[in-house]
Amino acid sequence: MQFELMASMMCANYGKLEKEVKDLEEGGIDSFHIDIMDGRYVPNFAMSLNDMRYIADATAKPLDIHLMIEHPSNNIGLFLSSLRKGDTVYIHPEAEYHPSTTLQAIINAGMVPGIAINPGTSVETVMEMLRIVKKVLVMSVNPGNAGQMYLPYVGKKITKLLAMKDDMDFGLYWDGACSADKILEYAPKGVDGFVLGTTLLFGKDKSYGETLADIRELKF
Ligand code: S6P
Ligand code: MG
Repeated sequence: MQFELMASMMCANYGKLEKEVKDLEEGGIDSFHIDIMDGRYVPNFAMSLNDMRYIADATAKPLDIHLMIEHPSNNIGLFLSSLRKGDTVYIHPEAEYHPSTTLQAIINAGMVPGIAINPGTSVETVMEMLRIVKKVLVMSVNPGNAGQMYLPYVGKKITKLLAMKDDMDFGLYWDGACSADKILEYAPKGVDGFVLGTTLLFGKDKSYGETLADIRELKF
């Protein structure tokens, strides 16, 4: 079964961040998910521009930048100029007056454009942007914090997006409270990747390599 596994780096140990990056790489992670927050769009400050740059320098793996900031167009150049072509940048459409303009800036810079869809945001609201983006990040928890409970009502929206993704040509990614049973259920249905945080990857007794191998060996 083909699916990507992304490490949610806001859950990493910052006292040994370089080792965390190397251990995740050696353990077989596909990409690094970077949660950028401004304390306004979401009630938290997780990672920021310099954290992202540090991880970009520490790895050759792709980065997955999840911007939880108001009006990302104001500062998008700072992020784009620090990334490599092919890295992904997700914006939250609600946080922007003209999200399609910001998505176009991401495309023009050679990055993969994405939107993140909050639990309370319906597919219909973001329909036009689904035609522009290459990736859709479905939030299965409210944005802002790791370690939250899965919100079961999001399941219906994921089913709806799964039915649209091939025609509209986007990949579908899961962010929030991702457990092995969610991967078992949704990878076969076509979810292309999963962001792993405290639920499955960080703060466990197993090494990252063991956890990632266990996920890859799940019996679908
Ligand atoms: C939440 C953020 C996510 C979390 C991730 C943590 O605002 O976008 O990327 O870091 O959900 O995973 P978990 O398993 O602790 O919910
Ligand atoms: Mg995220």
